[in-house]
Amino acid sequence: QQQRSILIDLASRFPPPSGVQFSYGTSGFRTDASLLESTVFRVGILAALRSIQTGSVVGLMVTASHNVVSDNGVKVADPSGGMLTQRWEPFADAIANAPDPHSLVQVKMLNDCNAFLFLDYHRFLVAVSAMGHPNQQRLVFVLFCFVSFFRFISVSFIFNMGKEVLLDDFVKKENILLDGAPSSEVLLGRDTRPSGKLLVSASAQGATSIMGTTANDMGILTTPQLHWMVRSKNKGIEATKNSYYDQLLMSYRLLFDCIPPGVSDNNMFEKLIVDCADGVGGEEIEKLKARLSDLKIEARNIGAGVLNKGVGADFVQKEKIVPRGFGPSDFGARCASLDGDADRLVYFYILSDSDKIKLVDGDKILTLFALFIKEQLGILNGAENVKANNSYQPCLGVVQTAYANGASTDYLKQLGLEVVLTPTGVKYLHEKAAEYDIGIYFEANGHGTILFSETFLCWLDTINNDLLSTSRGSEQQKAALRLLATSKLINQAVGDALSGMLLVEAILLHWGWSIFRWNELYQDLPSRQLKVKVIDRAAVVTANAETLVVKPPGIQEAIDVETAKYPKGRCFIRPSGTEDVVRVYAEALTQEAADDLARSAARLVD
Ligand code: NG1
Ligand code: ZN
Repeated sequence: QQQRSILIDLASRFPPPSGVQFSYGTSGFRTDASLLESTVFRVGILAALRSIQTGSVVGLMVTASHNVVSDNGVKVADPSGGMLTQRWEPFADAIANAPDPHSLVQVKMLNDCNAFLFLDYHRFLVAVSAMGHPNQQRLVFVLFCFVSFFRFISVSFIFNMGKEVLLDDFVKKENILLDGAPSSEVLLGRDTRPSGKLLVSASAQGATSIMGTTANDMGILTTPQLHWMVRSKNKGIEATKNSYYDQLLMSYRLLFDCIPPGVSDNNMFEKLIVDCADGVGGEEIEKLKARLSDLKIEARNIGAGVLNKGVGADFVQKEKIVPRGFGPSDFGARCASLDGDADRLVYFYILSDSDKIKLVDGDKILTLFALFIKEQLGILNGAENVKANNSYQPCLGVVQTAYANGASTDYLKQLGLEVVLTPTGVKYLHEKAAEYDIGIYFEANGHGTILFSETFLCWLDTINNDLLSTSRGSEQQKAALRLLATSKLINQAVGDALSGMLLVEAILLHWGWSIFRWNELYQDLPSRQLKVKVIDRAAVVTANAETLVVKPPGIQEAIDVETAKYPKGRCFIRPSGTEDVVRVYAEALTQEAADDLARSAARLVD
């Protein structure tokens, strides 16, 4: 009861905006920041419940990533450091959309029910006193009984429907032991948006409204840093920014020390120019730079300009033009772009005398990582110790979405790699990649990472120890060390622009490659992305990793007819998970053909 009144009291300080329907999409809740206070408060409650249920630390990040600065958002990091379990998403929707504080804890419906009956009784008395004849009084009484009965039945029905989604029942259904629960903890973080501070404070109040829960505000940090901290804390590892950087820098150093002799080191002296999207990455990259002696970085757009406006990974990937703060004088330089919360990374270089860039996207980063890991596994396989213990063959898998450029998928398959497609959204890619000993996943937009299974890491540790005693310093032992270092450098909780960037840099140095050499691995097929504003994006239903439209009927057939007109044509449409739009993607042999195909598919949606 005490818990109930605390909740109602606090929740009434955060009334939800009227007429807004929230949906926990591919990246949590995201909308205009002014509409989010009640939602973040309620997600705070959700995070606390998840922490109690799992007996572990849970994370809550306030960010709207690459969206405009006036937007904000909130998402939950599960104890593994990954996304909130999909099983809880309907609960997130229900709690965010509960119309008022009482309905969060299921009291309003009961009160409504009583109020209805009281009103009926009152009307009955008024009507009866106005009538003289006993037959009329009897008739009114019978009518009163009927009306009240049906009111009661319908209100109870609504009440029972409501029961499915609100707190009391969710707690029971999920077996969350509120009484005597061990202490629970939620780590909070936010990006640099001005609205973030207030929203974090609301989410902290939400989390601590569940008795026994502590909310630990980690301040301004990148989304991947928060995910990393959650994962680390639950593994008993120190979860601070310092320890994050220690781990990144130590493993980068290890990779650096394992660069094969005789490799050209031209790259080493070329600085990397990083567009930080005027977001949280700016400050963080400055911290990283201060501790990096082997890599020269020049950070631009570090926070003075408007967040994500004409800058950042999303802008560069979608528009394929030079971001703000870059120009012809950067011709030939190796450049990278982070997004607003630094979980996406793309590379690019500037084509002379124009605002056009050559994009080196998430697919190319994935390909670079896959080649490097494949090479190390190949070197290891040649080692006697590994041959002697060949009962275990680590399985390397690559996960992409339908947005991956067709040329990248073909190239990866030609390398003999297993390539799987999943629907858009990190939660799907991550889940699939976790099925492999080494699973590499990337979205074309630059969000991705590498996952190493515990079995693989144990095996690798043993091999490394064996090699240390028999052939220390050999190429085989270095290959084992490189893989171990990679598993430490890359953020295994979630895609991380900073750790991904250091791994790209280490691999380029390892092979002595320039960005041009890297980009030549394969030629992207020209592609076009469009979005069509729609009233109900849910009307479009897809299958086969979003490559086929199931509903409305007839659309897929029409897309097939259009696609067949273009050599190497590929085209699909899907409802966005973050905006009220249907996205269109088309690919073909020429840019003109890709544009035409995208336009004709967009007309089918309009
Ligand atoms: P939606 O709006 O569902 O397409 C976008 C990106 C996703 C992912 C999420 C989360 C594209 C085409 N889609 O999702 O890849 O990054 O945002 O931020 O880039
Ligand atoms: Zn992001």
